[in-house]
Amino acid sequence: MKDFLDKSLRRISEASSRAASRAEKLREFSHITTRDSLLEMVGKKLKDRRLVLVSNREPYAHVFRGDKIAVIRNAGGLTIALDSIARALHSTWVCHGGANADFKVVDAEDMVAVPPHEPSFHLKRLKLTRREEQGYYEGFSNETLWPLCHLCYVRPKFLPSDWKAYDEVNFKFAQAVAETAEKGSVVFLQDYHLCRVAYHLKGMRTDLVTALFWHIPWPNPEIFRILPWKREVLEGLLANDILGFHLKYHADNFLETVGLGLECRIDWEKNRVERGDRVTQVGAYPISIDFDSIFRQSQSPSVLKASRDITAENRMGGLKLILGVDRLDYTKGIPERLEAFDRLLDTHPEFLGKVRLVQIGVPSRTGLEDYQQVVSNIEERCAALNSRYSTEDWEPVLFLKGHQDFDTLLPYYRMADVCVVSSLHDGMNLVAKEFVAASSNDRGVLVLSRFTGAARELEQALLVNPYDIAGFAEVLYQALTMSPEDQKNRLERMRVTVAENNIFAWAQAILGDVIRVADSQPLKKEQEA
Ligand code: GDG
Repeated sequence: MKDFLDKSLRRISEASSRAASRAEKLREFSHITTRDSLLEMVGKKLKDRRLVLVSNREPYAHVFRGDKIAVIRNAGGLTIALDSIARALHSTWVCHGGANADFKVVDAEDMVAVPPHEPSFHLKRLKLTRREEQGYYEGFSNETLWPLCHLCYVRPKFLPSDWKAYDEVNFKFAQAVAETAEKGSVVFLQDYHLCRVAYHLKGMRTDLVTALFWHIPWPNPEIFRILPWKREVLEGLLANDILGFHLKYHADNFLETVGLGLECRIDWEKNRVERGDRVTQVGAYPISIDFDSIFRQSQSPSVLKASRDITAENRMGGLKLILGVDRLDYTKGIPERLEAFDRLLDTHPEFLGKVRLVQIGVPSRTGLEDYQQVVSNIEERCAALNSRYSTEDWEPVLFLKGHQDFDTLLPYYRMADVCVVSSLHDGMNLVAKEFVAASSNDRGVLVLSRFTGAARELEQALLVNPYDIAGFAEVLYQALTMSPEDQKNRLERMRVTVAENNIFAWAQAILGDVIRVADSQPLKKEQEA
């Protein structure tokens, strides 16, 4: 890792004086946050306080395999970072137990020690009825808040029964935290499923400090104000001591929404909201990936071999590969990507027989109609492209639908000439950062939607407006014809950005802030007395 950075930094300093001063800065402070430095910092600062993590999704799920029970690890970047912290600090993690054997392994308090091979922290699982799951998760979370916060013209649904279930389930989460959290604990909540937890929790326990990280965009006040329960949602979020967004832009949108919707004092200098005696600190904490581990894994002999095998199997030798990797969600702009690819082949026939688009897509929220529709739309477009352009020995599109192990994704990242992220709106987008970490060392172009949080950091990507199909097709052309030197320079600069701003730096920033609030509280009480 250090060798890689040194090498990259040398090249950057040759490339431009601006980059050189950044390189100096990096060398001088060598402030790359690692898993170990994060754990040391959090452990030291927490002192004897405990950390409670809360998320809708569980980091480990128990499932029946025949008559045996197996444990599946949810291996997203965020879960991996929080999992390391939970293990090191022997935390409690409150989550929804949604897998079929989850409640076969818990104790009388619905708790189970994980990971199975070296139990070091506890999950406290919440059991939800089918009705609760529908209203809270599918309904209010994914059919109301998700489309409301993403600007992509899917109309949010406003059902009082969904709202009721959402608030009731958030109350249950709060009760579960209140039952398990030791005095003075720091509680770290994840995402838009849990807007109301802090509000209920603070009514049950006054000794806890809470932070919530919002993983999706926050819209402007004009959009948010159509939500019939806007006041309750805002009050719920403002019950947190720290509220984190990916971007300053989202944080500013939130502050403006609060300013228009509630009686309160907003300190724009300090990004704080004051309501009565409660203060919420609002900040930007751009999330990231475990760069070091993805970078190293992508260079491993097994990934290199898998890349060669896939090339042979797909007869891709000699073909340029354009790659898309997404959860199959209408926000990800996959139909627009296929339309732009169609236009590229139409306007630049020299690419016929020379390029293939591989779209890897994992189905998600499959019970919802909007999600079923986007999958059919993608399938139809892929079939139409293949029927229009295929020849005897070439097909332009390969759609790999279904969950792939991360080890299976890596060879595709490594082989890709171009990775396309074309979200219509996206809080951050981790695929863009994963590609930067895992791509080949000297080849690969990132085409990135302007409407992702990642576009603010990855300045050397080719930025695209996915609604402008003609412009998008031209950017694909530019990517496919970029000089090797340009590709290499851009990639290396983006790699330094992601290496420096990795997932551990994200966790350190937000946890550091919430622990600071916790430390200031006893002091505040003494002063008041
Ligand atoms: C939200 C926000 C924000 C995809 N297919 C497979 C697979 N993936 C993995 C990718 C990547 C992740 O899923 C998707 O990352 P996104 O950033 O697009 O995430 P969202 O699910 O939309 O999540 C987003 C994120 O939260 C974090 O704050 O960036 O803006 O919408 O890691 O690799 N992974 C595996 N198999 C697949 O088939 N293993």
